[in-house]
Amino acid sequence: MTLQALIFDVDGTLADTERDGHRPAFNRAFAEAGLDWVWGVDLYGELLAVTGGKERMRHYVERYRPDYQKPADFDALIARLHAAKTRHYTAMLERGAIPLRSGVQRLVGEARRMGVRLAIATTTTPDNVSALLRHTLAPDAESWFEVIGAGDMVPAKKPAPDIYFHVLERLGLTPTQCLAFEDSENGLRATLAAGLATVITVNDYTRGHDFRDATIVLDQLGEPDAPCTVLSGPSLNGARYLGIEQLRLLSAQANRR
Ligand code: XBP
Ligand code: MG
Repeated sequence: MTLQALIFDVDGTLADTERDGHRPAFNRAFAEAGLDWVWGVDLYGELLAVTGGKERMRHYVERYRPDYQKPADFDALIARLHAAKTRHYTAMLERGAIPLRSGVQRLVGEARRMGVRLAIATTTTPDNVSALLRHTLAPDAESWFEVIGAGDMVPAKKPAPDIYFHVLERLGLTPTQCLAFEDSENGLRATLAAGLATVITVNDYTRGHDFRDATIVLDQLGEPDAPCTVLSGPSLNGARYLGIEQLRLLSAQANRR
């Protein structure tokens, strides 16, 4: 089956959003609510094992704050905190605080020119995706992605494959006609469970994750003047960055396995 669509994860893949984006937005929401919850860089790295901001806050209280007395309306508090955090995070994106990772804008443009379809499969909240795309690509960039699968659209978040099944169904494609792009072990477990060949681009939080069974692991998608490095997987035969041609080859190789 020839490559028909690219399915992108968002956080850590399209942009390096977690340490200097989501994390400070959570901390601002906690401070505003008068809570003494402060998520430092290292602690946040541990908390990222749980996908979904609301789920991550619950995990933090359960696992790290046995001292915290949950109020009767704890569910409502979590919802309020998450709404406040999303306001802070989208405001950061609107200020242009978080750029796209190397090679993302180039590859998206190449895919559009060559008729390769685009989709998104992310755990983050839809508002966050919309703000990121509008402020890093173009005001109408959301329309470039035929399907934007995000957040609570599915019952189970990554590492469950639900969001990828949702996107494949809406695209009307089989896994062998697509390539997924992820940055984390949770993301790869979701894509593999959905039967998707997967390109991994690592970041500071995920460099040490288990990426066995990924199609290829790179430091970045790369640019002509900022070549990528293959950390594991097939050689790019001298190519300095991942373009549609390289992706077609990777997809064909993965389908022959
Ligand atoms: C990353 C996540 C999200 C973000 C926070 O999603 O797990 O929960 O950390 O965003 P992905 P929310 O890598 O799948 O893009 O607070 O909106 O969940
Ligand atoms: Mg991610």
